[in-house]
Amino acid sequence: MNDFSTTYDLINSRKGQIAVLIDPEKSQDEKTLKDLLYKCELAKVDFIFIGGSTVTRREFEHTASTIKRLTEIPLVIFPGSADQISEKADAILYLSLLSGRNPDFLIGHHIRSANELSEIGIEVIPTSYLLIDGGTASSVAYVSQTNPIPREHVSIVRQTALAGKFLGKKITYLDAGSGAKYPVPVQMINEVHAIGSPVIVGGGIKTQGQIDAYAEAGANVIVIGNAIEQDMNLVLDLRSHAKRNK
Ligand code: 1GP
Repeated sequence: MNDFSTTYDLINSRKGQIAVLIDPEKSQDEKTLKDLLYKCELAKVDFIFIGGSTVTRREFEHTASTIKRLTEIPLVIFPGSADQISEKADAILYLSLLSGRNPDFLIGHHIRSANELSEIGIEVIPTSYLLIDGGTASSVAYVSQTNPIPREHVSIVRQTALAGKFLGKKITYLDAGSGAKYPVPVQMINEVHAIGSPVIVGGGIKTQGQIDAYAEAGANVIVIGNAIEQDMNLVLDLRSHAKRNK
C-alpha cells in the first residue's frame, strides 16, 4: 500500500499520476474488467475512477464491488449523480459543477447523498468541477443542462477555480468531457496550479505527449477513459510514464 493516510494526500503528493476511468454502464462483463484491471496493475496506474453520466445504482454497486475484489489500486468515485455512491470505494470526489449555474449540480445532488455518505463514512473530497468546451457536445453538458467554459477564456477558469478554493474546495477538476475532440488547454492547468490548487484533468486524452505536457504544467492526476475503452492495451503504454515519476 502507500504511506499516505488519505486519498486526498495521495492525489496531492505528486504530479503526473494516472487515473483510469471506468464507466459501469459499459463494464458489466467481469472478464473484460478483470483483464483491464490486470493491465492497470502492470502499468502501475495510480487510481481507478468510477462514474458515468447515466449509470443505474445497480450497475454502479456491482462494478464497484467487482473492482475492489480484483485490485488494490485506490478506487475513487467520480459521480454523475447522487445515486453513484458505494462503501466499497476509498473516496468520492464531491463535485460542484462551478462552470454551470444548475442548482442541482451545485448543491441538490449533495443534499440527496449527504446522509448516506455520512453513514458509510468514505472519504469525501470537496472538488470544484469545471467543464471546458472540448469541441463536441458532452454528456455532462447535456445531463446537467449547462454550458462549458469556452477554450479561450483562461481567465474565467482561473477566477472560477479561485472562487472554488475560497469556498473550501480542495481540488479543481478540469474536464473537456468524455471523448472530447480537443482536450483541456495546457495553459489552464498552469493557471489553476498557480493558485495553489491540486489539479485533475480529463477529457479526450490519448497520447503520452499530452500526459507529459499536463504533468509538466502541474496536473496531479490525468484521467483517461474513452481511449482505454477503445483499446485496452493503451494502458500498457502508460507504464514508462508511471515509472519515470516514481
Ligand atoms: C470525462 O474526464 C473524463 O469525464 C475522461 O474523458 O473518456 O475522454 O478519457 P475521456
